[in-house]
Amino acid sequence: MRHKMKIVKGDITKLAVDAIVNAANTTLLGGGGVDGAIHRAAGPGLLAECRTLGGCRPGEAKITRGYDLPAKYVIHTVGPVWKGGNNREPETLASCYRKSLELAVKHGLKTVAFPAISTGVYGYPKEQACRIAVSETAAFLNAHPEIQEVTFVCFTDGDVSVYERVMGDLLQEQK
Ligand code: AR6
Repeated sequence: MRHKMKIVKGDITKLAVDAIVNAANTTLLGGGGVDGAIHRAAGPGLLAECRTLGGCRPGEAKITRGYDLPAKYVIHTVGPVWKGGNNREPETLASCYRKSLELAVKHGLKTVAFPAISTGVYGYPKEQACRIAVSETAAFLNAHPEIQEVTFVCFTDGDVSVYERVMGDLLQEQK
């Protein structure tokens, strides 16, 4: 499934994919980081639709239109806040990727881009988060051939190296 997973460096708000995923908070009413960038680029229509959704629990996902973004839809998911790793953080983070991809399938979407959920303000260690992102996505793609491509959007060169290494390791393990 590696051929269906792509790593790019840059700003997720610029991507013309079917859906970009937002690393939101439980209110779904905006914030800093990638959430702030997505709301700024999408314009006020996004916040207006988010107000109708009634928030979102950690590990769950909800979908809206993309408004002024080049992406058609935004899938909002809420990652776990890192509290040392013994508070179901890995399960919650895996659920974010799975539920986001399930929503994409449900809406007939074929290309999805993820930021590194929880690795900013929420403090999840980058490499551990990346392993979950890549392994959960690979498992989902195996079971759902209708998804054509998943892009992991990295904000820094350091993040790109982590994703490349983790994806390489995963490929080795599958041999
Ligand atoms: N494109 C791609 N990645 C980005 C962008 C961007 N434009 N901007 C930041 N990143 P964070 P979290 C990366 O903090 O940890 C918000 O206030 C960033 O470098 O955005 O899940 C929400 O409202 C990092 O690797 O999300 C919540 O309250 C990754 O995106 C809270 O932050 C995620 O960092 C969620 O925290």
